Amino acid sequence: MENEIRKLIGLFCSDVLMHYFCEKLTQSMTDSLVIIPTYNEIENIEAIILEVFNLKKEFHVLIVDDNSPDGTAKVVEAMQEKYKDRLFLEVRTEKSGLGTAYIHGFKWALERHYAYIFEMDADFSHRPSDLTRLYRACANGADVSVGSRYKKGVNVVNWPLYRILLSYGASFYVKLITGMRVHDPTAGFVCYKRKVLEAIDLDAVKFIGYAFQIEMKYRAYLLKFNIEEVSIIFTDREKGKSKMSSSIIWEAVFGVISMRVRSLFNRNAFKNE
Ligand SMILES: Nc1nc2c(ncn2[C@@H]2O[C@H](COP(=O)(O)OP(=O)(O)O)[C@@H](O)[C@H]2O)c(=O)[nH]1
Ligand SMILES: [Mg+2]
Repeated sequence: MENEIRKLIGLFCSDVLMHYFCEKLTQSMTDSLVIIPTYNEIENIEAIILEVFNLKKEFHVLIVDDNSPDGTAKVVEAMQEKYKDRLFLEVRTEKSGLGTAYIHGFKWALERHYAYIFEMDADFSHRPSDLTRLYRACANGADVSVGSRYKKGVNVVNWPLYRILLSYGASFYVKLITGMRVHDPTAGFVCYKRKVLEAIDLDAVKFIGYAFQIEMKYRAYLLKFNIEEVSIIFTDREKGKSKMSSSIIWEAVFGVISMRVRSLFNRNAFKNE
C-alpha cells in the first residue's frame, strides 16, 4: 500500500516533495487501531494511551467511553489536542456494556482503512507492549490472535483465587460445550484482521460481557478463521474498580449453551443472522 502511494505521488512530485508527502501520509495512516472501552477509568486513561503511543510500532487509539461520570472522556479530549491524528474518541450516552462498545468501535474501524483491529482494557491488565506480539502473530498468518493467560500454565498476577477459578473454569466449560480449542476464550486482549470483522455479522452479536468475548471467537471459529494464542501475563488492575458483575457471569453461563444450540440447529443462521 505504502509503495503504491509512493509510486502515485512520484508521478507528480520531485523527490523532496515525495519524501514530505510520504512522511505525512504514513504518519497518519498506520494499519493498526487499538480500541479501548472505558467506564470510569480516569486514573488509568492518560497513562495507558501514552504507553501505546510510546511503542515503536505506530498504533492509533479509539476510546469508546460510556459517558463516564468521573470525566474520563474529558481527559481524552484534552489529549486529542496533542494527538489529533492518532487519538480518537466516541462517547455514548450511557453505560451499555463492553460488548456493544466494541461493536461500535469495530464498525468505526471498518469505515476507515485499518487492517488490524485490537481489543484492549484500559486498566493495564493487558500490557501495551504485548500489542506488538499480537500484531506479529496476525501479520505472520493468524486471522485472530488472542493474548492468552492459559496457553502455558496460568499467567495471572494478583487476581483473587475465585476470579482465577471462574476464568479458568470458563475455559473448560467453553471447550466442553462448543468444542472450540482456545485456551482462553474469555480473553479481552485480541487482534482481529479486518477480513474477520467484515465476515462476522456484527449486528447479530448481542452479548455484553465475557459472553461477548466467547461469541466473537466462536463466530470466527465457525467461519474457519485461524485463531492463534500468544502467551501473555495478565495483572489485576492497581487503580480504579472492576465492572464485573454476577449478571455478566450468568450471561456467559447461559450464553454459551444458547450459542451452541443455535449453531447446532441453524448453523448458517448463526453465521449470518
Ligand atoms: N464503554 C464501556 N466500557 C466498559 C464497560 N464495562 C467495562 N468497560 C471497560 O472494559 C474494560 C474491562 O473492564 P473491567 O472492569 O476491568 O473488567 P475485569 O477486568 O473483568 O474486571 C475496562 O477498560 C473498562 O473500563 C461498559 O459498560 N462500557
Ligand atoms: Mg480489568
